[in-house]
Amino acid sequence: MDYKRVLTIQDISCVGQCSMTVALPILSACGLETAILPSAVLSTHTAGFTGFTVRDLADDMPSINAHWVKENIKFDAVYTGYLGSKKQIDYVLNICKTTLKEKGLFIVDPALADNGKLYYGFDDEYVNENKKLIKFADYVLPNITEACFLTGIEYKEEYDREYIDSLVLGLKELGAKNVIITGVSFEKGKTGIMVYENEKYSYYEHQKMPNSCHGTGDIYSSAFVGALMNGKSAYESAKIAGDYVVDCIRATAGDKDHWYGAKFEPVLKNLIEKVR
Ligand code: PXL
Repeated sequence: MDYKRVLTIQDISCVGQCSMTVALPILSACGLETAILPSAVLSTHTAGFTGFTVRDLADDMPSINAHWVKENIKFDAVYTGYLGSKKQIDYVLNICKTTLKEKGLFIVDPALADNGKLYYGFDDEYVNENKKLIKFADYVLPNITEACFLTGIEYKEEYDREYIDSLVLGLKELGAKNVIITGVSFEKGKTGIMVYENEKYSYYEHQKMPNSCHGTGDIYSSAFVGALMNGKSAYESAKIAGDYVVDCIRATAGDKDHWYGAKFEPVLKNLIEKVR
C-alpha cells in the first residue's frame, strides 16, 4: 500500500472530543499522513457548553494556501468538516484546486446541523454557501438534517425509503458524485447508512444504541475517510465506520460525566484491525 497524505480542514475545539481532536488521531491510526488546517479555534464545542471562546481563522487561509503552493505541497485527499464562517468556503475550494493531486479526492462532511436544527451560529446563508462544497465533492457525508438543509427538503423524523432517495438525488443534483447519509433508520432499534456510490445504492443497517454521544458524526466521518483512503469501497468504509461508532458509544455508556463526547481512544484498535 502506498503512503497517502490527507489534509483535513475543520475546527479545533480544544476540549470536547470532536472535529480535529478526533480526526487527527483517527486518520493517523489508519496509517495516513495527516496534514491539518484549523478552520477556527474554540475553547470547547458549541453543543452543551456555554460561554465558549471562538476565533475564526478564515483570514489565515489564503496565506497558508499560497505557502503550500510555493512549496508544491500536494494531497491525495482533502477532507472537510466543521468550518466556521461563509468566508471560508471559497478559500477551501481554492485550497482543493491548488493542492489536490490529479486523482485526489474531495470528501465533504457538511457539519452544520443535527436533530432538525442548525448548529449554534449558523444560518441559511451559511447553508447556501456550503452548497458550493457539495458541487465539487467526490464524497459527501451528511446526516439527515444536513441533507435536508442542503437540499431544501423538509426534515422528517419518520420517513420511508423514497424520502431518503429524494435526499440522495437532491445532493446529486447539487453536484455530489457519491452520497453517504448517516442515521437512516427504517426499523425501531436499528439504524444505518445509505450509500450511493458509482450510481448504485446499498444500505448498511446496524444496532441503534440506547444512548448517543456528541461528536460521533466526526468520529464516523474520520473513520470513513481512514478506510476509504486504505482502498476500501464507500460501502465497506461506511460499514467499518458505523461499527466503530457503535464501539465508541458502547465504551462511553454509563459515564454521566462524559456527556460532551465519545471515548473513541480505547477502541481505536478495533478500527485499525479492520482498516489495515
Ligand atoms: O461535531 C460537530 C461540531 C464540530 N465543531 C464544533 C461544534 C460541533 C457541533 O456542535 O460545535 C465547534
